[in-house]
Amino acid sequence: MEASGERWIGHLDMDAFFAAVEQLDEPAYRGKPVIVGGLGPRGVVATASYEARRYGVHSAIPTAVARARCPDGIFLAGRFERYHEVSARVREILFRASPVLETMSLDEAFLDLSAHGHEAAAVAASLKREVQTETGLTCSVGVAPNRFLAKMGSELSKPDGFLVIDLEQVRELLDPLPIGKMWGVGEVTERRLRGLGLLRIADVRLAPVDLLVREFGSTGLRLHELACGVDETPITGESESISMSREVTYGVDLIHFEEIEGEVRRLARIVAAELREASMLCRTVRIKVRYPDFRTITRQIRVTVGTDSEGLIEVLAVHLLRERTVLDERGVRLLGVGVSGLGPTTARQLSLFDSALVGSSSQGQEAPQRGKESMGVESASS
Ligand code: TTP
Ligand code: MG
Repeated sequence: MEASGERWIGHLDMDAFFAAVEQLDEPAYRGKPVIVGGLGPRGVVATASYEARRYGVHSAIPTAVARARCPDGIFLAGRFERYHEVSARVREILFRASPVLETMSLDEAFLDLSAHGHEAAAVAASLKREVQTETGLTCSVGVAPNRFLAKMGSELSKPDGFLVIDLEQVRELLDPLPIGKMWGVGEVTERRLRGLGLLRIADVRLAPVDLLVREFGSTGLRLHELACGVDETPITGESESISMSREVTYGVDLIHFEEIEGEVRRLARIVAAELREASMLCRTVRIKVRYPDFRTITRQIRVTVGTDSEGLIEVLAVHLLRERTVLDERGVRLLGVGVSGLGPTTARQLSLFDSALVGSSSQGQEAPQRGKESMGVESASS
């Protein structure tokens, strides 16, 4: 083992999470194509059981398309309280193995297993078994000297997989993969990389670094490092990328401001309740607005001390809507409220001072949000 092999990171991701929970709770659904998502005319698939994936059904496609591809599928709206409950159970199991735990979403977490030294892989393997025994659900686990490789390990071994990647195997494993498989490479980046003739991870590894930096800025440097299997990002136990959110794509665009604000308040209260349920505090509140022409914006604000106060989260979301969002007579197609910068509930006494905790607000980003951002959606959207 090399020096950098001192660090051992585990990544655990539940298999077909929402659909698997439905199959666990309803034996009649087992072995059948189960699709969880928005059931309205504009609904989008949040996830599909592996049986349904054989019909070409997967997250982010419109539910209408899924119905056409899989007419005999079982279509469900989802039960988010239940998913949160299972998620909290999984987190408890992981926490036993390592307190240095970063929850990325309801069904995914990184943990630093370095303290277990040479036992790290064995500890991860028993975690996988414990999750299965204690929840009745399968998951996939990757173990590696860094986050990126650990994530690739669970991804490549899915479903019900377990893969240890050490530094000697990096090239052999990563090189042949299409660049779209690389963590953090979304559709846009993938298209641009392809445009440069970089089709596989090996191409990015071997590309001149200055070309990547010219094209992608600091992201180019990061892409090159990842393609080489290098990732220094630590597990901090708290991450801005952890988020909980609710969003709704409306069957008919919402036009009236009062109605839009009412929805933002409602979503904010739901998210705050989920946050409490999970015994978490958030440091960032954000709203997401998609206009009828699909242009999507997010606006966010940060508080200096973590909160789970329904009142504060609602007030902040409304502030972002009133002061930082442009609305006109065309209305909105989708609204979302999310929280991130999550950490476990501690120092509860501070919540007395909730109203005094509003910190500086960060700049809104004009970026369409994808994937984990739509976690816990009522009607998922891509
Ligand atoms: P994922 O881990 O991405 O997917 P998955 O667990 O369903 O399937 P896999 O076996 O490939 O890991 O996401 C976890 C849950 O998050 C998923 O069950 C549903 C939800 N989700 C959304 O609501 N919207 C989305 O766009 C995605 C990707 C997931
Ligand atoms: Mg998963």
